[in-house]
Amino acid sequence: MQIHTISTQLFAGQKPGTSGLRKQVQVFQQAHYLENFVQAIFDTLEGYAGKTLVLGGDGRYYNRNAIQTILKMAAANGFGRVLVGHNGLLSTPAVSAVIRQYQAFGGIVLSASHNPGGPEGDFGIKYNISNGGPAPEKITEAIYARTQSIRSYKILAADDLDLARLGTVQVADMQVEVIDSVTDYAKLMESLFDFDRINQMFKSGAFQMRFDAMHAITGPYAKAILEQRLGAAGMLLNCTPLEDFGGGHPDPNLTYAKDLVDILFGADAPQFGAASDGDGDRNMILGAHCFVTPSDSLAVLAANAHLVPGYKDGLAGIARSMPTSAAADRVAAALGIDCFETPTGWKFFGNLLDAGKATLCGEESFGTGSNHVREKDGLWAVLFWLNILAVRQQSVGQILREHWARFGRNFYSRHDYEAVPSEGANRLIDSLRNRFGILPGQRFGDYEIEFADDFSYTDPVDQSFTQQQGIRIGFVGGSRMVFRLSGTGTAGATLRLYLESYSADSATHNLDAQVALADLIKIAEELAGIRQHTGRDQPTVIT
Ligand code: VG1
Ligand code: CO
Repeated sequence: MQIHTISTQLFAGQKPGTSGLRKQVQVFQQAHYLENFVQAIFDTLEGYAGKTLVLGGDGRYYNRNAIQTILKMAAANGFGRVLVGHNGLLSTPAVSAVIRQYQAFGGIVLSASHNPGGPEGDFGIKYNISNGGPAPEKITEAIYARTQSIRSYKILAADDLDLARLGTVQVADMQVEVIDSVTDYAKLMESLFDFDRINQMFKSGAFQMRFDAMHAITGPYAKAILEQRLGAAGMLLNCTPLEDFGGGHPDPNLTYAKDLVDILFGADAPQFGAASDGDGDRNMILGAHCFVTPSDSLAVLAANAHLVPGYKDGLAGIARSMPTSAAADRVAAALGIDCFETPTGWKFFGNLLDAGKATLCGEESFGTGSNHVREKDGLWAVLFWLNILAVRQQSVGQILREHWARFGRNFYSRHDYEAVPSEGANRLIDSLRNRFGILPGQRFGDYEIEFADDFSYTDPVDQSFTQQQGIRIGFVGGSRMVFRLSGTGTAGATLRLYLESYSADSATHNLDAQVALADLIKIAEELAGIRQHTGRDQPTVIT
């Protein structure tokens, strides 16, 4: 088999965002576009000759083509072995688990996560390092720089491989091992959670749940673990991965997982509901007539971790992204452990996890995880909740109310204005930035601005510095709002507004978050001129 060196032209904009390179499928379908980026990844890495690469994706449209191309390029560039998911499928947390288990050099994840799929949808690619986590900024910036100077790429002239057959085949000097997508991940889950106890809960017949895989990658994992191993028979929805996710947005939130939300808020609601996203790293947690914000979920998991076998010896620390509410901080304070505040994106948790400074991590964007892998992990969060429910024998709502009674409630909401014109969104951010000096002291009804700044972060492990990670406006008394532009969208800009206020008073805890935050929402609109800059008078998605 022959290695070809193909000359290529440069593509502008191959800059990884919050989580890898995400573009419309049509962009990826341009000749050499994917190859350029993959070669830029390989050119940036050192010392991988003869080593193992893990490869898999969420099964969205273009996954099948991209996998074959990357296999041939890995062989041409000198990798010794590729572990590839059955039919090219691996969830993001499974890629992370497999990299760690087999001590691979790194991995490539093919996914645009919660973005819609299909020929008209999005595709994405992300490189993960040997700890199993997303490449840190130092590497993603080097990859981007390389895309700007690359002249050619190397690819093996070979037939496509049959990825439907498990086992090992030789491709030139490289081995390709097609592995079962679920086995290693399922074993890891079994080592962390009390499967027998969860199984008992389902067997009792009194416990009902609904898990919605949203026609995405967690389907096969949920079938194997929840249904076959734990006995949640007949409780799973949309478990066949489809290339276009059935036309939906595989984004587990109140808007895009509406079918599930309707079931949990309907008559005869089951006790527990959950959903995961396109690539299986997000989770949404629901109880009967009750929605658990991801920020609260992180706090509840932390406060109850001692009930779960994998975490019973205590937590080293908790880490949350800056826009995530401070609910977890209160638990950390009670446990006497550190709580770290990082920029948005899982890559910022890697060092803290590797250094043993944090055990649990979370983001308000439906991301929760721990040191078991280096990605957020949707099904892991579902199993964690099931384990807590099996031990405490209480409803999700009761657990949440007791949590608030003990720690107080951080009312929280995120308002997304999706696909607004980039120019207006940038103007909005610039205009806030230009007013940092004059905002403190300004009053809006009962609220007085205490500070206004741009969030920056110095990694406590390697001192790497990151700036302009979201505009924070804090009010006297602790309420706050954050404005950020998304780094994962592919059309225009997406403005995210994060709102938070705290109440220790149990009498207020049953309030709807939108009601509790109504004043702040109005102030945000006025302060930032959302209507004027985006042309929108309401958000696309409220969570
Ligand atoms: C969003 C979320 C962020 C998350 C990222 C990747 O980024 O806000 O918390 O880490 O998606 O998640 P942004 O830049 O659009 O706000 V996933 O499940 O898309 O890999
Ligand atoms: Co995802």
